[in-house]
Amino acid sequence: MKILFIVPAADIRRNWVYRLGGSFYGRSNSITGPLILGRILEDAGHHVKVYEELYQDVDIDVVKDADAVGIYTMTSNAIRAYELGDILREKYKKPVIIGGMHASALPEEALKHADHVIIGEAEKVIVDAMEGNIKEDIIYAPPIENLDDIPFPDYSLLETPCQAANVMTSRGCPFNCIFCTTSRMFYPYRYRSPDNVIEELKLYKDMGFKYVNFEDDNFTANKPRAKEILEKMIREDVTFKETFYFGRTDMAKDKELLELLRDTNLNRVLIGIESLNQDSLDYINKKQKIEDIRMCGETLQKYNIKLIASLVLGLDYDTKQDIRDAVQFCKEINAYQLQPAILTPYPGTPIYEQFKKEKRILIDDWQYYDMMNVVFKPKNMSPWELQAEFFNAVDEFYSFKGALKMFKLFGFEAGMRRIGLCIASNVGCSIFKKASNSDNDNIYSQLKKAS
Ligand code: B12
Ligand code: SF4
Repeated sequence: MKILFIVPAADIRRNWVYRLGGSFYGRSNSITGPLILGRILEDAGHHVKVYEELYQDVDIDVVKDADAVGIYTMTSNAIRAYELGDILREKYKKPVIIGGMHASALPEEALKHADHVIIGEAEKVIVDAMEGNIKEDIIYAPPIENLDDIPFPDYSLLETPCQAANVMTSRGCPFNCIFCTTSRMFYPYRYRSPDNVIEELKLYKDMGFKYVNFEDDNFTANKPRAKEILEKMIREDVTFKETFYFGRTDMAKDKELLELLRDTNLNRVLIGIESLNQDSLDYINKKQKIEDIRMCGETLQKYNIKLIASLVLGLDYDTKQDIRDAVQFCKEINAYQLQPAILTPYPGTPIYEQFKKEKRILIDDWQYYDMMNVVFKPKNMSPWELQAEFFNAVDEFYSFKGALKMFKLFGFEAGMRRIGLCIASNVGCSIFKKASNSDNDNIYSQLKKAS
């Protein structure tokens, strides 16, 4: 069979401003699920191609020769996924299977646009589902027990741009913050063996990748294991130019770990600072203290590790001033990038259930569930005020002065990227602000009305 996978991107992301901003934010990289499932299907004798809409428009006519199409969903691209599902089934008469994060949380909704929906990690059922051997409309896929048993993502199947290979050395996370989808979708928390990870890295070296990202939800969650992987990377000479990963503030307490991260070029880390208000940290179950955050910021700089500081905007205990203080703090600790994420009640999380019960969900159009738009009624400010705080945070953090400091701290390339981010975020913010002042019926006018 000829099988295609499509990873959609919402309408608002398929334009040049987003693509330009994205190119400064990080290198193009891909969702690995379809590449793993594609490899499994190839091994079963099928021919697979994977397309991602985030970095390049995809001509729908590519599906003409396909016998079946698989579509990945996260919440913000679900509307586009459903639009594609409808077109493929109605106009092209293709069988469509939908899976991924969002469909796993709301399978009945997804089924309106597909022949089958797969809930969970699809490795064990994908061949039978694509070959039409499963009768059920909604197929439950059990979690993989031993992650070493599944193939590596096959980047040769990918038809759209990808500069950095994504490696997941684990699935899930031992914590369970109330807004987090991945610790629930990928449950229980499981690891791959360090040898299996090294084998994958060697493959990417051989394929000519200059960059990799460790996309584990929390790469340093198990420190002895992270150290074992890093030591092996040095021994086996499989380090890359710059490697991004997700960490937690607790990593900064371990000197040996920091030295290994620095020596393997794992020098760009996203850490969920979330808030500087301890009540908020406790409310989201973050198990993190404010002292940990400060210490982490200062320590990372000593090891030349660039910090991407992620803040959650709109937590029930946070005021406007708390948000502003947190942004200021990120500047003080010389964070390289700021990722202000508006609290988003994703289906499948406790916060979604809480807000639904409290009737605080304002916007139900999934394309706005991208952590850049307010979709709920915050406690300590109006919805529009929270949206404005998001724009202010971006404006305040991405200044030219701040970018110039990055040249000094992290060198020429990092400084140029920050200048690029500064330009892209300013252009983006002014486009959004203009949209917010127009009379058209858009999300901003809805938020203003609700405020
Ligand atoms: C890599 C990544 C990205 C990359 C690449 C995205 C791209 N090319 O489109 C970048 C950084 C650019 C990105 C961007 C965004 N991302 Co992202 N991303 C990820 C990340 C870290 C890893 C994905 C991955 O490889 N997972 C591991 C593999 C094994 O899982 P999987 O791909 O889901 O596949 C399994 C199942 O889902 C299923 N499956 C997958 N595909 C299919 C298809 C079919 C047909 C079937 C049946 C089954 C199936 O089987 C697979 C194997 O088990 C995830 C977090 C995570 N742990 O998943 C966040 C994540 C998916 N992203 C998220 C978000 C919010 C975004 C953004 C909106 C962020 C932003 N504000 O810009 C954008 C939107 C991009 C878009 N396409 O519209 C959220 C989604 C939350 C939600 N519930 O919707 C996640 C979960 C992060 C988080 N912690 O909240 N992302
Ligand atoms: S630490 Fe990060 S990945 Fe883990 S549960 Fe919290 S938000 Fe999710």
